[in-house]
Amino acid sequence: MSTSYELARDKYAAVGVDTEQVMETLKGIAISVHCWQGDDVGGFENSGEALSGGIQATGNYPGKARTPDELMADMDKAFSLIPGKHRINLHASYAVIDGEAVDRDTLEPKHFAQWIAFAKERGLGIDFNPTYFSHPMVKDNLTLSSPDETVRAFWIRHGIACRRIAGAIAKELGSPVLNNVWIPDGYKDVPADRLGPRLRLKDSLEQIFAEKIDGVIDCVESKVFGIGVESFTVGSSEFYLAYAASHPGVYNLMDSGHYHPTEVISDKIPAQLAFFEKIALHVTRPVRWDSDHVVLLEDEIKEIAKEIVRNDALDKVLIGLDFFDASINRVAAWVVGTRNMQKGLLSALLQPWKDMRAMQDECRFTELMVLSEALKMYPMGAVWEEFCSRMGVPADDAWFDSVAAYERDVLSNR
Ligand code: RNT
Ligand code: ZN
Repeated sequence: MSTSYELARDKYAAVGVDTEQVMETLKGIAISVHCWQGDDVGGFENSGEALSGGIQATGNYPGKARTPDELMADMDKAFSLIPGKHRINLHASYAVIDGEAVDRDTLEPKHFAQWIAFAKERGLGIDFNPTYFSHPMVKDNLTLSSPDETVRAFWIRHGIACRRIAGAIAKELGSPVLNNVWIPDGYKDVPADRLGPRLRLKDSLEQIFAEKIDGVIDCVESKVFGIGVESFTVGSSEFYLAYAASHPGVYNLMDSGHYHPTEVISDKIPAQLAFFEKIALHVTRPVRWDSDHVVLLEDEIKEIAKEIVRNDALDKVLIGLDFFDASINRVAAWVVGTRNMQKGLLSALLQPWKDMRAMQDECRFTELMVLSEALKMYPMGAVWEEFCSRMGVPADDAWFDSVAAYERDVLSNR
């Protein structure tokens, strides 16, 4: 135990925060780490299809993973530098199909056997996503809302196949799998009909969710716009929020990059906790648009963490990450983004919320402001370093050398 930690522990104890308990809680928070940061959302289909769906991974940093083995090795490297046990978030396009003639609508659990083995060996959970982009059956930027019944039926079959895969993974791991539906559907220019596409999407979802599958946490992810679909998004926030509210067992997933630029998801968390048993998140950093930059320790990350922690919602809010920066070392991107999410949670855990809530309820707003501002200068860094050391991972100023060595020895040979 370092002296700086002991000083921090005493300082926090004086305001009623038990740093030992805080570290114990932080240790138990599993973050769903997205596989797609490792290869710029490429997947393993080798279909030659470019990334589509209005999302973009920009940059050309050397060393991206090209095979399941490379991606898994890179994730291992990242996990070795992130404190705690986490989850891996997969997309259907990361199926390991080994040259078999299988399309997205005929995928089966066996195509994820390698991932299941990977997760099992390491004691990690898995989350899953059907992939409704980067595929020739995405016609005119439409999938589940397409007026072309052949297109719509193909993607409904994909949705059903993915829920079955998620269920099979849950069974194998003995732990629930979040299955998240995000579609890129929308129009570049002003549509003539905004309701028709939504009614078709609603019907598609009814078909996809019809089967009851144990162990699957169904989620729907809304968006405001994407590149090439600037004028209209079928799966908007109101659409999916209303869908989830009217369909028990289907939950709303909020991606922090999917709202208007001045809109934040932190305030939406408590609003929805009043109604939903579960909420899912894609934590990302939008820069001017849904740019999916690596998560930094910024105010909104801390606000999101506060809403989860002080509302006792650590079991209700499922935290996933969603960024893909191709301009920097991809292993470092995972390490920085995941550790920052954890630091946000740590900063929220290190605040005496019971007392602060009492100050609010008793209209002691001056005291609340003074305490909140004082806490910003408290020695959180010493607690973080102690946490990293107890979890057997390097501190912030000590992990990058090993990523640089990995880049030199492994990534640069690809
Ligand atoms: C796109 C959505 C979606 C994807 C991933 C790859 O804007 O955020 O979640 O980023 O599924
Ligand atoms: Zn997302």
